[in-house]
Amino acid sequence: MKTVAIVGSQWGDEGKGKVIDYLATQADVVVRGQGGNNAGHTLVVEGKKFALRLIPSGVLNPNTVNVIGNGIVFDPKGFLEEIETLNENDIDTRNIKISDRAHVVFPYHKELDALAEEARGDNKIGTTKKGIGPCYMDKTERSGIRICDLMDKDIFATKLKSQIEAKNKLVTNIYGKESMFDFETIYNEYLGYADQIRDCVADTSVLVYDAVKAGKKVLFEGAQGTLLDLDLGTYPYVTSSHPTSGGFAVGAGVGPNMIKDVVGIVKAYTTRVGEGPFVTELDNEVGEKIRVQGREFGTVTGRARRCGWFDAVIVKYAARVNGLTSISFMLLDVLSGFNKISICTAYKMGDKIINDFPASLEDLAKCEPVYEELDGWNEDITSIERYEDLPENAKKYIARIEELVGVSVDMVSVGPNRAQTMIRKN
Ligand code: 2SA
Ligand code: MG
Repeated sequence: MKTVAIVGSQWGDEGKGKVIDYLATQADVVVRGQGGNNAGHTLVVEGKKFALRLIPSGVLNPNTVNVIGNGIVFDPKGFLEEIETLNENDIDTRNIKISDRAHVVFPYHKELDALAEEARGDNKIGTTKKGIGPCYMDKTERSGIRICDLMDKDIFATKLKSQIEAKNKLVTNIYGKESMFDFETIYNEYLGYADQIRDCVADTSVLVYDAVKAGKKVLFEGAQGTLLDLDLGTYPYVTSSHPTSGGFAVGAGVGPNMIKDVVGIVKAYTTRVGEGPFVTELDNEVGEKIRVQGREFGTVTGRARRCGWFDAVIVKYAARVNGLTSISFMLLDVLSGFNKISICTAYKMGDKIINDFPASLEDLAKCEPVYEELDGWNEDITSIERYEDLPENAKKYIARIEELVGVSVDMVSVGPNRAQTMIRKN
């Protein structure tokens, strides 16, 4: 491993955590460049579980530097809560660096996230209500408050005052509410946070650049997935950042050629949480079987994930827009016990065959999957250690996917434990 990016290649929840945990233990630097605490990732140490949202996954390794890059929307309250939990468990958190260019999430962002969702009614996006969208809106509107502003109490006061005024107008004029944000309260709360994070603040672009130049192992840790990308995902049912490899470069403050390998994390079937069209969705007993065998229920809400067959149109698209150099194929064990397994090789819209993932959701909603059926396997594969020992039909399934997507599957996972991992190439 030199510099590697880990990208979710479907709608998130592909099992990135397992690959990231493994690589994070060897990494000199782990950097996150997009999203905020809308990501969720559980680390297990000595039987104890830690839920990380904002903090990069290398935090358990005392020798790894963990970078929260300029592309992140940073919620100091959430961050300090994570720090507290880790410290209570004797985990050293001094190895975290926060970019002075990252944008800060404020209480008004969370409130506006909730109000906007409510106003959308039946068209709601199903956001995590962490204020992610509204914070990125301020950033693109060029009125956002960054970490470097927060570090200077006078600059911070001026910028916050103007934001509070604007947001109070917004809730009154658009949502018909009383002014709800108080400058003094938020200012004092955030000055407190500023003091607590001051030692972590740095120009992280320099740090990442120097690490790559020095030949260190740098892991670009992705959250969410390609189809949740603001530009490339199923807009508007997307998040407001770029969970694709290009986004990691911008969000870490380095050029794209600093990322050598781009590993796509791909689930052996497809799932989606939230709203929006899903071509291979199985709203029947097959989908239910995948859901139960794959334990496809949200970790936080327990909400059942929508399940369907593998969609090669999506993964081929992810390969293109991320420049995937290899695939880690996750949750193959979930497909044991099906007589027949289908792969969606293209879409059919009316009498037109579509090979490239379409932009229009209205078109996508009209698409029917074109399936190719393969024979399944019945063996329990969870304790198989060598790729060669997988059932023939499982290997045929993978080979066909490699052919359709045009990227090699270098790693196959057949269970949550580290031992349940087959490496085909390095
Ligand atoms: P938001 O809150 O503005 O980002 O929500 C917009 C949409 O993006 C979806 N979203 C997600 N969907 C799946 N997984 C997410 N996070 C993962 C988790 C972390 C991961 O397990 O929590 O896989 O890295 C995530 N975050 C946002 C959300 O449902 C909305 O549809
Ligand atoms: Mg998840």
